[in-house]
Amino acid sequence: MTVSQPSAVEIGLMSGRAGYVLRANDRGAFTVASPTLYPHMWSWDAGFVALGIATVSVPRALNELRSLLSGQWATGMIPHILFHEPSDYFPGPERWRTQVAAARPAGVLTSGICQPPIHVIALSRILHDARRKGGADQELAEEFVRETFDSWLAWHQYLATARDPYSYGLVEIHHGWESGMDDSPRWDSPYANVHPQPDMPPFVRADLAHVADPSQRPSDAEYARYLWLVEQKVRARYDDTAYRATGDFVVGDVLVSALLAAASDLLADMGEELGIGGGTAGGVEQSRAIARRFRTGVLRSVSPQTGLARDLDLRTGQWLDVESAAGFAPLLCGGDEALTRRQRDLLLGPRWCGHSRLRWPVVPSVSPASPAFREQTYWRGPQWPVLNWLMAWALNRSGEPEAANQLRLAGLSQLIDCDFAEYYQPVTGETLGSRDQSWTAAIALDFLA
Ligand code: 9WN
Repeated sequence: MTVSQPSAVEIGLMSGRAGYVLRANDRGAFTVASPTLYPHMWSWDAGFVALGIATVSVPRALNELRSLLSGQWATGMIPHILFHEPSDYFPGPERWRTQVAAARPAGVLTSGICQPPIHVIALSRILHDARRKGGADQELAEEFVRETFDSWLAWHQYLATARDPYSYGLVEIHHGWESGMDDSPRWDSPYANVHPQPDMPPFVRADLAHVADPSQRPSDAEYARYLWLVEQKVRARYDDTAYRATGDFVVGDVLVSALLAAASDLLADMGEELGIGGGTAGGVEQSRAIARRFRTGVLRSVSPQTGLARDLDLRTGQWLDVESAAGFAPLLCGGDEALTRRQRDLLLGPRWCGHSRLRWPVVPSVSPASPAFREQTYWRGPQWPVLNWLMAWALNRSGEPEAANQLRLAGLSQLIDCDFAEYYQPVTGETLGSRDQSWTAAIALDFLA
């Protein structure tokens, strides 16, 4: 399917409405992930949100990242949620009970797990655009990189050490939420070994009140497992070594690893350009080493049969062969040109974006040709605009601007109704989950810039 360029009127309407959504979700120093379903700051959402806001205001975008860093733990971990204000979101701070953790930050309540390290990718893009604009924006962005370089490095080092203690080159996650793709079929096999115990405190879900149809969200049985893992993290006092010894879910995540590799290279690039991170601590070299280790780990995970990267269940030692969009991790971190070309063709071909049943030729979370594909269940098939943005970004970076533009135009066509939904039914094009989702509006702005 060929998709045409949106008209000038459509572009004007879309950028106006996307800007409006981000302003409406702005709470001053941070942006809520969505108005009702997610009334807090989420870690990887904040990265996407920052790059969208940067198209309108570089200072406000940098503040978004600064605000996120206010939640950084002493270990370097950037938590997946910052609870700046009270709300009815579940699980809230009383369930996370991070007061048991010595490393928690002062002054802001947070969750106790993390999310994919997209932030430096966003920052590098913001810096690049600010330099194009020049003047005060450029000065502010460069100053911000100098000011925060060590914090980003600490975040990456946390993932590279506490979450890869044996140097496999794959970042270990302790909860499906850490992947950002909560109920993806990637995690079905490891979750089968997660067994909530009767002494888990009871809970009532709040999420279902905010969606039209519960089948768009994870099931109750899945939620019980999610909450049990939270309980296991609390009981381990959020100490990664203690959790590793006792926790049910320990998996090497290829998408997180690829993002870490890409982000570490970009951090090293920024450090070199600005003459920082070269001192005694050798931040630039440390970043390069992290990039190399995780790129190697991702490339090693690729299945010769499917050409897709695979997560590794570190409890059972099994590779997880699932046709999810995370399989395109090597496209994000590069390192093997033949594989990049193979993945480009696969991504645009009939098992993925070119599948004949798709309403828009946009990356689905799971291949429609896979038996695991579900049309309207969360990360089991629907299209998430941020994933499409990531793939377009990766194609551009691998020297494939035409393929990247194809995804960009298809992504814009999908968003033309300006609902900025959380995710989309891939066959009908229907909007699913939350409306006015901040990161969806943000990537529309970036695609239009
Ligand atoms: C749990 C905020 C977040 C995204 C995740 C998405 C969803 C939360 C939830 O919403 O997860 O973290 O309650 O379902 O899966 O990727 O960051 O938009």
